[in-house]
Amino acid sequence: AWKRNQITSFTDKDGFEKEVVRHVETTLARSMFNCDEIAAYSATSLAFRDRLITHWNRTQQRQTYRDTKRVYYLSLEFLMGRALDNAMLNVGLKNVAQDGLAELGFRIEDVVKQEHDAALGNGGLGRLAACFLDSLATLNFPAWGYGLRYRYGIFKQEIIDGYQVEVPDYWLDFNPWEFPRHDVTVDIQFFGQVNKKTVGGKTISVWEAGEIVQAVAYDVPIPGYDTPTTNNLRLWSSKASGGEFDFQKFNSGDYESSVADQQRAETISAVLYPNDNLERGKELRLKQQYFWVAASLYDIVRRFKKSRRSWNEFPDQVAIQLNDTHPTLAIVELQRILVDVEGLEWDNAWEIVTSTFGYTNHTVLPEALEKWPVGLVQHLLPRHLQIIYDINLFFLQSVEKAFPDDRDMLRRVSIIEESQPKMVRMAFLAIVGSHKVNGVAELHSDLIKTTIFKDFVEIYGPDKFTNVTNGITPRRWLHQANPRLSELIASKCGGNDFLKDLTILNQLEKHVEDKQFRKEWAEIKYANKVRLAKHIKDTTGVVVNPASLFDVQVKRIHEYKRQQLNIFGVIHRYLSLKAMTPDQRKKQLPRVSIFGGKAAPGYWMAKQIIHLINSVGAVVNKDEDIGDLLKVIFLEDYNVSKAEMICPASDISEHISTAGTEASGTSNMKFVLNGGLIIGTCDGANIEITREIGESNIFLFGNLSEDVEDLRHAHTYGSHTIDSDLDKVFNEIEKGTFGTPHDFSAMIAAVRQHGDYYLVSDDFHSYIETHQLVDEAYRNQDEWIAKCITSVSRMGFFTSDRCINEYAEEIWNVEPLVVDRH
Ligand code: DL6
Repeated sequence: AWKRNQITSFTDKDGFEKEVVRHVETTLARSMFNCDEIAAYSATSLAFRDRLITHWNRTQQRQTYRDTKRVYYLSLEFLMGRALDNAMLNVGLKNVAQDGLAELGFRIEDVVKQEHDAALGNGGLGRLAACFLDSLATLNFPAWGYGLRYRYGIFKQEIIDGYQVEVPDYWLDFNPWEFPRHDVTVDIQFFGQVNKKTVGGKTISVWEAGEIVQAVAYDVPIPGYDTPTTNNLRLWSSKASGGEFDFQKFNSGDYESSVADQQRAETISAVLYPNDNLERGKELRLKQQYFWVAASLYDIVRRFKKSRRSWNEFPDQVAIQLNDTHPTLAIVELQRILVDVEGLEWDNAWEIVTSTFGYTNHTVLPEALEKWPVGLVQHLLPRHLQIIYDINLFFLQSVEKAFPDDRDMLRRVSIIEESQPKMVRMAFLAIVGSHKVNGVAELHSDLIKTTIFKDFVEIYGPDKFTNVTNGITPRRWLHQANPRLSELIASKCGGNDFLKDLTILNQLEKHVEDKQFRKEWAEIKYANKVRLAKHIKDTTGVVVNPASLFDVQVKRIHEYKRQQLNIFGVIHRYLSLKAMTPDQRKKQLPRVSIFGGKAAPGYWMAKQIIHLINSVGAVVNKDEDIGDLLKVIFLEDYNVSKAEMICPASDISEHISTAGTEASGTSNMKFVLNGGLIIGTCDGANIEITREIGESNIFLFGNLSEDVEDLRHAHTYGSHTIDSDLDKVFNEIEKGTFGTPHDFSAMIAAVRQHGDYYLVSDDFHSYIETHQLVDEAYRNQDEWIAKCITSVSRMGFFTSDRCINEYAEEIWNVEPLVVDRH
């Protein structure tokens, strides 16, 4: 093992305690006598941060010295969650901290809980970026993440009278995990106009800025697991470039407008847009995007130029991955830098640009595909619009040449949509400017090739399009979230190596029949359920029985994810129980239906779904006929740290999107890895999970993606008969059993009258039947546990380490930097 003590400040309990005391008494300027849990958290974080800094500096020096190709992951969202627990585990000193804190009078769980989640993301895409950073560091890839340092992350959700209420998330009060780099700043320009100038006989375009805003770097160390590699996540914050005050205005007594520039500039990085799978063309969002990509590219180019290589070597040194279309302006910005600033010929520059970028698509939903009005781009980024038009012109010329008989092709694939107003189609720009485009699960990658990007497959050929099925980091999602299960697994898999090579989990399979092992497995699941039950009691007041089947659906609330199907199913269960005699009820299996997730503040229907869930809970949970047989819980403010508690406690979790709509899903992987089974549609990564773990270990239901279009067509143009059980559910809601019927009328009308776009009625029967199978299967606990163990043993494929190796090989062409551990 590498010698940790050579380069770090503590290796044992005494050393750790000394560091904590030092930080409490000096950095925090407090005495140990009034050291509370927050101070203990702060000092512990600072002690670990000191260790990371050493590794981090060395990693950066090593990467600079070796000067090999680096990966830059551009993501507008990084949903990191808490850092302390992760840092302690990754450097391998959690036990030391636990003992040290105990001696100082603290329980490590209470200390870890003091940390505010870093919630700079909405959902899947942002959490994927966080898992990727963990894997990149663990696998020793020279890699940087680039994002925005939002002052307000995703809002905090409160449930008041059954409704979602949004509260700002101010998370930066004290954040020991970031380093402001006031010396790393970039001036970013907006607005203005473009002038032509002749320099040395050559005509060049010069963009004269209308406004300049300063980007300031904040760096976050990203420790790999069991390696000294500590990579960097650089987040940009915005600031007025001329300093805080307009002194002239200040001196003349105009105090309000003296700080106006500062406030306007700071607005850029103030808030994360809270939409998931929905784009709303707001000018500030476009400003955020350009601010972030321009600062990041300036940084990347500056680093490249230090090595004094020729520009043609740029793609050999730099791979930039676009996490969705949000960073697509980076393509245009790099072309601008190369042509306008560095003086390269257009074609030469374009070759460099397209060899550098890769683009990951995360959705086929039309409402999530980004488009920007041409007028807005022209106003904000006049030079970039010219470049976009030129890129489009050359692209369309090549298409025309290759498809001379298909005039309509030009209209279909043009980066500029000839609508009213004209729009820039960002996904098309991302495809044209990248050398590889990938989807995030097999079905999704196939669907993008046959639907939204079909023409591009014809133009470029199929090789440009590929699949990298998503994955999750087992360090956070098993080792950290479920320490007891991780330990039990380690005891059967020859130690902790499975955390770095998840395929080792397959060694569990030979222990499936081991009674003692099954017993320990079941005990751990039960303990995790007890912990969640306590949280439910503390936060909602509802007492749930941990012996019930815990049925969980936690994710963003969205009609396509179909929480409405779930709650309609719950109402159906409630009505069935109500119709039973007491003797019949005694034979039923108790169940707790647990929901969690945020709705975008402007997404009215999603908010109605939350309201219905809470309204059903309010009735069912106090119904004495029902008692423990059914409880309905909505967990407030679902986030990464709550997910770490919820995933280990589920028996069955729901991944029930309309087939073909969920690109991949990653919580499906988290739940299975934590020894829970899943009920799901044939969608996203559910399909590959089924292939890996076996059909008998998953509960699949519903229509297939290839039938969705026909069904929708039939709803619109034929007669649409609603499933009779679902009709009864609707009638009950309309009777007012769950509160004012009017509150839910739009949700019902969406199915009955408005075409049932998400196929709730079509899938209802199969959904209910499949839940009956779940109940039956759960009654046989021994077999159920065997299914869970078998599933976990076959989950090796879904580690984000495998994804990163695939990206590295197929898209980035980058090698890990071998680390000398001595
Ligand atoms: O690829 C990560 C993740 C997928 O697993 C989900 O299926 C997909 O819905 C999600 N997309 C987003 C888009 N959001 N925004 N903002 O999170 O990506």
